[in-house]
Amino acid sequence: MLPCPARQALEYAAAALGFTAVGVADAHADQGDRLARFIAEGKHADMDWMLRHLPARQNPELVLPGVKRVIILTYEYARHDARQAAGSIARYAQGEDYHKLLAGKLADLDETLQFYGGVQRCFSDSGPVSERFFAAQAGLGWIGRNGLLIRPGKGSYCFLSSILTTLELPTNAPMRSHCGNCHRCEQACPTGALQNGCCDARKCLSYWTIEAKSPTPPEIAQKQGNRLYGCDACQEACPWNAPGPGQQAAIDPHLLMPAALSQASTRTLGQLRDTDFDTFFAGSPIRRIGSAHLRLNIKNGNF
Ligand code: B12
Ligand code: SF4
Ligand code: SF4
Repeated sequence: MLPCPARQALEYAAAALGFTAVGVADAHADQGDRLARFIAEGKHADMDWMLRHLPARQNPELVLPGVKRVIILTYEYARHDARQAAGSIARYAQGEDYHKLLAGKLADLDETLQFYGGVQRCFSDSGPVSERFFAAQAGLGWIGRNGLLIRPGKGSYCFLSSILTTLELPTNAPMRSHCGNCHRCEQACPTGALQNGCCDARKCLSYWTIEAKSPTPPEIAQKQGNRLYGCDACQEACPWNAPGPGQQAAIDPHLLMPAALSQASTRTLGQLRDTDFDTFFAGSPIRRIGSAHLRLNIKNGNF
């Protein structure tokens, strides 16, 4: 097949912006009914926006009329929990807010593709796109039993970004699962939230420490342990995340934890109120949950 200039330009520009892989999938690939079943079974907890997004998730044409492809890009985040004080923070949230960081880079890629006549819509955890489904479809990895995109030799510690485009770029082939007989993530999940490659948000500590609008049920709070914000247990357990030669990609310094956060005790964090909280967490994804939710996490945790 002849090289596609638009795809080549995309790959060059993406690498220059720090993305570590680019894959392209057919926007109309059959997504099956997993998402609809997930919602019908109530596994989305009180994230009502998931129901509102369902038609657009299942039909990308509603997001971008004339869409032909979904481009998925990976961007590495820290591989270690940098907290020196007690209370762990999920790796993805250690530094600056990735939504903002990646939106600027995606706008640059949009411009590159416009040059080739494409119309695009770009997201990173910010829109009605099944990012994991398309990442697997685009051959970037497979969906592991922890529900996450696992990349051979690189594991799962990465953000996914998606670009819907009207350009008919050449697509990649999906990859088969390499989980084999491993079930370590399911065994490591403190609440038993993982079943059949899917995480039930009603049991997930990531949901309860970040997204939930109601107090954590006592049987879940008991399992929170040392977690202050988010949960990485099903990633830490995965052998594909064990340190190895494929995992040396440099981490964007914007995504590393500032010393003040690394060293702040749960007591200090629990005393932050309103403007002090906003100032301390300015630019961090943690700011979104607000001081009251962080205090609740501190109360429920075991530090
Ligand atoms: C809602 C949400 C959550 C919720 C619900 C979790 C869940 N069960 O999905 C909560 C708040 C709990 C959560 C937690 C986390 N999340 Co989250 N989350 C999302 C979000 C916004 C939507 C996911 C969703 O729709 N889930 C419902 C399931 C049913 O749909 P799905 O994930 O799209 O899965 C599809 C595929 O798995 C596919 N599929 C799976 N197997 C098979 C097999 C076949 C044959 C077929 C055809 C299809 C198929 O079918 C599904 C439907 O299309 C995505 C961003 C996005 N827009 O996609 C981020 C996202 C999945 N989250 C992410 C992260 C990092 C996390 C956490 C690790 C954060 C943390 N450390 O605390 C945890 C991990 C929890 C876990 N094990 O899943 C990343 C994952 C990156 C990666 N490497 O995979 C994403 C992609 C955000 C991003 N853009 O980077 N999350
Ligand atoms: S994020 Fe934590 S609670 Fe949620 S599925 Fe993974 S291990 Fe279980
Ligand atoms: S821990 Fe094992 S089963 Fe779970 S995602 Fe990783 S390889 Fe797959």
